[in-house]
Amino acid sequence: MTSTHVPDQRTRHEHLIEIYRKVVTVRFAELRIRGHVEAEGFGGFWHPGIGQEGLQVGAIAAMQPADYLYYAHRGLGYAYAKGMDLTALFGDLLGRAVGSTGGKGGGTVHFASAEHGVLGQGGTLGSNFVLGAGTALASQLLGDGRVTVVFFGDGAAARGTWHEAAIQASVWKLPVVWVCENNGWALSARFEDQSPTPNVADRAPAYGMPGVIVDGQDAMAVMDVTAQAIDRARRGEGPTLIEAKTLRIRGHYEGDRQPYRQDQVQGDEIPNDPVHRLGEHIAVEERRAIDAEARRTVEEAFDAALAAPRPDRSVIFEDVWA
Ligand SMILES: Cc1ncc(C[n+]2csc(CCOP(=O)(O)OP(=O)(O)O)c2C)c(N)n1
Ligand SMILES: [Mg+2]
Repeated sequence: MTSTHVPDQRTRHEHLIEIYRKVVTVRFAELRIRGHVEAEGFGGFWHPGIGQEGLQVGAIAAMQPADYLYYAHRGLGYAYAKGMDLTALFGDLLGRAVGSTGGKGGGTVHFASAEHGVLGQGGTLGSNFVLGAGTALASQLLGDGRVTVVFFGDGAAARGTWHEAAIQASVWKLPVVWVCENNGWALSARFEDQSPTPNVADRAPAYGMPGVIVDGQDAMAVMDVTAQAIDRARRGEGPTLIEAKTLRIRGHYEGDRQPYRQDQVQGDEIPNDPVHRLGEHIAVEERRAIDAEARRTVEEAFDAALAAPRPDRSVIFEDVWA
């Protein structure tokens, strides 16, 4: 794969540095949130995305700022990669007024920013398939040149909403890219036990679209395949289904003791760690400087969110459509 598909004129190494900076920032954010959940508890469920940051940041690196994003529930890497402010993201998680939704949501599925094209998620898995087809249809009708990217897990891929959205998007050649994060688990169900095909991507031909499998721990490879899929969508040639193979490192939610799981990764070891994969290509001194800066950014943003006030009760009926 050449660098012709990267979304602007920076060199491939400059892209790698920028992706590394984001991936490592998300990694520190993951660790900071875990520490907080362990020490203080958490009002809701935190679904860790640790180990999956590379594919989230890599895919989103191929998007243009105006493109639309529907993220999945594993962490905040998607929203951060799309340009949202870390303090706002932590604010939403911690139920603080500085959150992007004013801290009203709480939990992993309640970030949103129209300005950044981050259109949110829902508590009902798979609702974003049809919403994603919807914004892609809007872009097609308006001719605004935007592409919608929808993230989802291997478990969510079994929802009926997937069938509706995927078939319609292909028939109408809507500008949408489907990115499945196959981490091998859907809560306590192993992928092998809930899928009739060895790969989610195997289902793509039935919908008349390409199905592409990529190593989800290789952020640059994910950027490349996503850039190709986005180019295709923007040219009016319709959707692509990308399956990024990854691993669920932690429990379904932080605190899940995983009694159903035998393959548990021990300690903090992350096999095929996306941070290390990228870091190998960066000079040690430069990498250390990026790491230190990322750690500082995360600490400052987390402290700022923690120190912020909780939303006033009076805002509860704001932003409600009725
Ligand atoms: C329609 C629906 N069914 C069930 C749930 C509960 N639930 C939340 S996450 C999850 C597992 C999803 O697995 P997958 O899509 O593979 O994503 P992962 O958690 O592995 O990232 C389940 C069953 C839900 N939120 N919505
Ligand atoms: Mg899964």
